[in-house]
Amino acid sequence: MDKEFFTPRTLGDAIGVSQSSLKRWADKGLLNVEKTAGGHRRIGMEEALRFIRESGVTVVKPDLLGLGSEDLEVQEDELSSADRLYYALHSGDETRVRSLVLNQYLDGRPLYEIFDEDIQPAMARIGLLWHDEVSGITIEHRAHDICLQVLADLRFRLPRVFTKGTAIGAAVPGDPYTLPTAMVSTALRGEGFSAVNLGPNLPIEALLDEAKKIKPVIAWLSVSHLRKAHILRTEIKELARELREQNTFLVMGGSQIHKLRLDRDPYVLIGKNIHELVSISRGLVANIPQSSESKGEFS
Ligand code: B12
Repeated sequence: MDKEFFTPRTLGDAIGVSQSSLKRWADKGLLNVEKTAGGHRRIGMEEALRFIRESGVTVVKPDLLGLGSEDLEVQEDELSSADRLYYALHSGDETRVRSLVLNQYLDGRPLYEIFDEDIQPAMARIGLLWHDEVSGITIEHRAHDICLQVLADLRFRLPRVFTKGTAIGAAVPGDPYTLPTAMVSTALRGEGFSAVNLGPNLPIEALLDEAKKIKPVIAWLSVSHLRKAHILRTEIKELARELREQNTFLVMGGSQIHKLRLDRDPYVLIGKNIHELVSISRGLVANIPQSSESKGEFS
């Protein structure tokens, strides 16, 4: 995919500063500016977003950066960000959901907070609607699709610098839920893992096969729907044993994980939410000596 670039003028206008300020920041090494073959300055999209997020500058014209142009503060400042998201999802307003999530991200909010405190509660609320009326089903399906699109968009905008090694994962066999495992992979990417999401309903043997090939630091499994718990428990035990031999940690979570009743195993770590996933991943990396191989950048 072609990289998206902004001119210094576009970025300057978007954040309400002059081109000379941008140039000064670039000279100080705060903003990484590239040059085209013709010698023109350009700022890559990821770099622009990183700079906005880390420097705390305010985006005054988000539309120039393709982020939607709504002034959210003025419109609904009494609502929590989770409520705003809920209403935007309920009305099927994809542009607004996208802009809400990306603005939270640019404001420096950790991804795990956006996921656990906004998207998860908003979807849980949406999930209650189908009990009352048939349109609730439509709203739920539409909201789910919007979340997936926005998550993909967000993931695309994360810095592609993977210094922590690889991670792969999926939802367990029989589990059709796509959002939780997509969230895990996005969060791990945000943490600097080259994370590959293998999607819903993955046979355990397929995860093991891939893990043997790429020897990830982390293999994750999400459990939102449980079928044949006794068979799955045996398969996961065997998976954990094989992963342990190659020093891959199995990290598990999901709304139905407690029903699996897994045995205690130091190589199987269970997280309640994305915040715990992130804490687990940070703990693992801190305890693993980084070889030059696993430190490399992946794309
Ligand atoms: C979207 C959705 C669907 C979609 C799924 C589309 C898809 N392809 O994914 C569709 C429409 C297909 C669907 C179908 C059904 N659904 Co549904 N669905 C939902 C809904 C609204 C959102 C699920 C979601 O994606 N949430 C967002 C994720 C990110 O949140 P989460 O799963 O809680 O994950 C968090 C943690 O668990 C954790 N986590 C998750 N994975 C991992 C992994 C790791 C490693 C770690 C550390 C942490 C972690 O972090 C996440 C963020 O905080 C929920 C409502 C709800 N309360 O969740 C109902 C819900 C789960 N569905 C429900 C039901 C009843 C059904 C159906 C039976 C409805 C029907 N009559 O047909 C079917 C059954 C499908 C099946 N075979 O299982 C019920 C389940 C009740 C129960 N537990 O028994 C719920 C709770 C709705 C409700 N309140 O009634 N559903």
